[in-house]
Amino acid sequence: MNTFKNYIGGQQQPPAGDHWLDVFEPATGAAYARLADSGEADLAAAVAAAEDAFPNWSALPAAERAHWLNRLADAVEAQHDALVRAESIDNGKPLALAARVDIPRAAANLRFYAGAATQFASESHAMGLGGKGGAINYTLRQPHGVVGCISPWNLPLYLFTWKIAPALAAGNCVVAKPSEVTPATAALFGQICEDVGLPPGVLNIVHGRGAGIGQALVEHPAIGAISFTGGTATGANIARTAAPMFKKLSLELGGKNPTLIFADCDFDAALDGAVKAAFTNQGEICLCGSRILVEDSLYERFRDAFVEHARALKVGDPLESDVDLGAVVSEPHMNKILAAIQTAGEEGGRILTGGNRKRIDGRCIDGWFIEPTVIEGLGPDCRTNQDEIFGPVVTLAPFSSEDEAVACANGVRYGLAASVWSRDVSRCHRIADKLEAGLIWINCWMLRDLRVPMGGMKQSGAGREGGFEAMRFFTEPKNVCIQYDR
Ligand code: TXE
Repeated sequence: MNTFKNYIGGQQQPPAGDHWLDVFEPATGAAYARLADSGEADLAAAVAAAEDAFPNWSALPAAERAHWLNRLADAVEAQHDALVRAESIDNGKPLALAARVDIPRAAANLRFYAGAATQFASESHAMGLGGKGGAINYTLRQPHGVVGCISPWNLPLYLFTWKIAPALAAGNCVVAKPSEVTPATAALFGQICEDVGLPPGVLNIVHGRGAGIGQALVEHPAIGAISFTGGTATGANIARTAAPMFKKLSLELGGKNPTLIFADCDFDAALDGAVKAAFTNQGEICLCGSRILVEDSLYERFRDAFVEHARALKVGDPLESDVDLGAVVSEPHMNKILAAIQTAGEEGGRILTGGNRKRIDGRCIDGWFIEPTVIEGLGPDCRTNQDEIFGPVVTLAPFSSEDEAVACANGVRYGLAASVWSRDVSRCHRIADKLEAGLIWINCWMLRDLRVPMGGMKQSGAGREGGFEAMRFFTEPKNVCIQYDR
């Protein structure tokens, strides 16, 4: 059985208390590894290692920090196949998806922030003082010191690197806690750091339960900033804990994203985009489009084609090359999704396809698979259309006007993402202006430029990641004002 240890002070270390958790393969339902269940002693060691490393790391020229990030990216690329397989086994996602998206994107994150380290600039503002000379304000942007990065299970290495890379680029040392549900690729990344000789203590990875080591990390007084991606309830708990300590917080939380289809869209492109937005990664992406709203004149044609496409998706062993959907991440999560489908039925929803756990013959017979599920006949205010399900479950509903579509799209407590499909350019701009979402895609979905701010409005989070936003988050601005010619 594999053993995933902590990476502290440049070395793989077992948990001080010798407590371990089981790690499961979603496709088989069987435990395949054991994971360090860390406690306060492990956290103390990680924080001490990070504090020791900070003076040298923060004093390095930015180009040298960039060099380390690029070396890590090289190593991720060199171990592409092993990481892809580990991510697929650990998470249940199709191997092909991990190969196409997750692992290349992890390397891209590291490279992007290697570049950002050398391109990050601070501001200068000249002031006139009305004939009494002037003043120059310049802003120093200094790293916080030791920061915490807490990442979720849906895109394990992709989101782990998305957090640690800007933190390190900006000169911080990091204590990172990956999800205990999918720790494999972060554990391999710890080994990569050791192999490339990253200076000890610059990055520390502590594994374990959210309520245990995760909560302790949020409470630790030496950790000045926390970047978190995960569920909205967990984000609220982290905010409650960290706010009285005045920690800097970046929270990227859930979504209940609309896909708006207008009658004048490019039908095939919209259909393909809506199917991908609904079911990629088994619907376990915060940016997935789970509420599909279709202009009434197109509704029946679109619905029938969408259902046909959903039925044609292959659900199966994620390690096989031709599957579209693998397993959902855990048994409790599978049960949560199935309960949400049952609620949809009780609310009067008609299940057009799917709705059940799927049994896959062979090695995956006990795996946690769910059929792609399409539901219609539900109003916008029911639980199915309000709560994040985070699985392969979508609702379809018609709308009769642009105003109705926008009101429905905005009528949830989340505001993370939306996609709009129409050939009318003016309409697209008008709707983008009105939608309450941090990311809006027009005639596309999930097209990401790493320079743009990423994050949500309303209960989808606080703060933004991406580009220089993350560099700004991971630095403390200090203004210096110099007056001359008084
Ligand atoms: O995530 P958690 P869960 C949504 C999705 C899902 C729901 C719950 O709807 O069904 O959230 O998922 C750590 N202090 N998303 O419960 O618990 C935890 O160990 C510090 C959206 O599995 O939020 C893990 O590392 N840390 C999402 C991380 O937080 C704590 C991605 C996320 O886990 C902690 C995943 C605590 N008290 C789920 N409790 C997205 N936005 O992409 C837990 N953690």
